[in-house]
Amino acid sequence: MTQTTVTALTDEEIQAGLSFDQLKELVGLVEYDASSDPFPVTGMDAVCFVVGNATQTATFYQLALGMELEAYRGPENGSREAKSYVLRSGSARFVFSGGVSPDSPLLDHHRRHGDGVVDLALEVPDVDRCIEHARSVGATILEEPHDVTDEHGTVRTAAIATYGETRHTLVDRSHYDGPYLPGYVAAVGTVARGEGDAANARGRRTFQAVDHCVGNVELGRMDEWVEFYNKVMGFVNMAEFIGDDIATDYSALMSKVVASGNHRVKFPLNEPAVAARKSQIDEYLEFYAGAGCQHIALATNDILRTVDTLSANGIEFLETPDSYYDDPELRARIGEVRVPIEELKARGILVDRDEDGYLLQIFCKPLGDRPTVFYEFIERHGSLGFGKGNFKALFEAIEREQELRGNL
Ligand code: TYF
Ligand code: FE
Repeated sequence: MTQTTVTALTDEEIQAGLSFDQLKELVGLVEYDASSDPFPVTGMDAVCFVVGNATQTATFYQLALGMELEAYRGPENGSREAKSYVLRSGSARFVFSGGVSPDSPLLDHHRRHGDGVVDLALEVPDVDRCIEHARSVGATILEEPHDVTDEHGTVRTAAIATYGETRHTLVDRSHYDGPYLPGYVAAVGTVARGEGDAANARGRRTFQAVDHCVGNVELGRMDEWVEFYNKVMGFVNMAEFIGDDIATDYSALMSKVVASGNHRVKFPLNEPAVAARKSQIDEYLEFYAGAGCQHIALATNDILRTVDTLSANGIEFLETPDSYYDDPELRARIGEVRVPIEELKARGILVDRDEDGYLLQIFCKPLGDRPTVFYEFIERHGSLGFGKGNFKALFEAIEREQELRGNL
């Protein structure tokens, strides 16, 4: 592999003291030749949500998921129409926004989609170069490149449209050292954290980075969106996919994965498959009222502690039947992992191994009212995959929930 490396760590990761090797282990980062990339991407900048109550959501993510409040924008500092809370966990940044004034467009968005992801924002070294390329291949430019400035410096930004009403904002924050974006003020959480020092905050963390973000798109449109990421954003196809062979057997969905050159940003794309039962993807499309982000996978380096903490805080996970762990074929295939299988079984954590290594993963139920966006927690040990060996058990678990909701 060529060793011309694009700055593969975001500013936040460098600040958080994460090294290339740590991220390589955590999210499967690779080195690549950036010089021929028409759309170089450093990493995820933020996952931005519109929610029905940003004030409570921000508190919940601090209390239940151990995230740290970092910045805020709202009526108290000049933004009369909406409130936004910026939360961090390691290098992962979530922004929760909600409408304040009754005519806020955020409230219209929420009326249609419920709580959901509106923006998968990307950190890029050259916003103008990306937009120029995106335009030349016919992408929809939602916001032209422009500077946003305050006393902390300048952020160069622009936005392009992706599936549904989702967007990719591009952010170059290399000339900015203020809180999140100009217009935001630094904020300190109101949630008690004991001694309140940095080490304590690290101790409460349940995840360190965003591993991948999955999109659900309409029937027959997956390849169109794969091509969009190939052509517009220079993303490459990863080996893992769910074809119609697997789809007709047990999943009722098809899936392909695209990744940025350095593999820092990974976007699996699902579409429903025509099968005997109503697809879990159809359920999502119906309740989200269109294509959108289905799940966000969060990287942890201690999934046992993550699951114990989240469970104690009231987060519910999909159940995995004991038969999954008692299957001699699974035991033979996965070999030795860092913890006894009994520890995984007690928590319902899934395990998969491929030629590069293994991964541990678990999925939670949707945190919102609609059966739409949910989280995955993933601990990688060499594997660059998405848990192919777990698809059958996972989809059966998802469909048990779908049936309980009366949507199967
Ligand atoms: O991201 C992935 O591909 C895995 C598996 O509806 C998966 O997490 C795929 C589709 C789906 C749920 C999980
Ligand atoms: Fe996933």
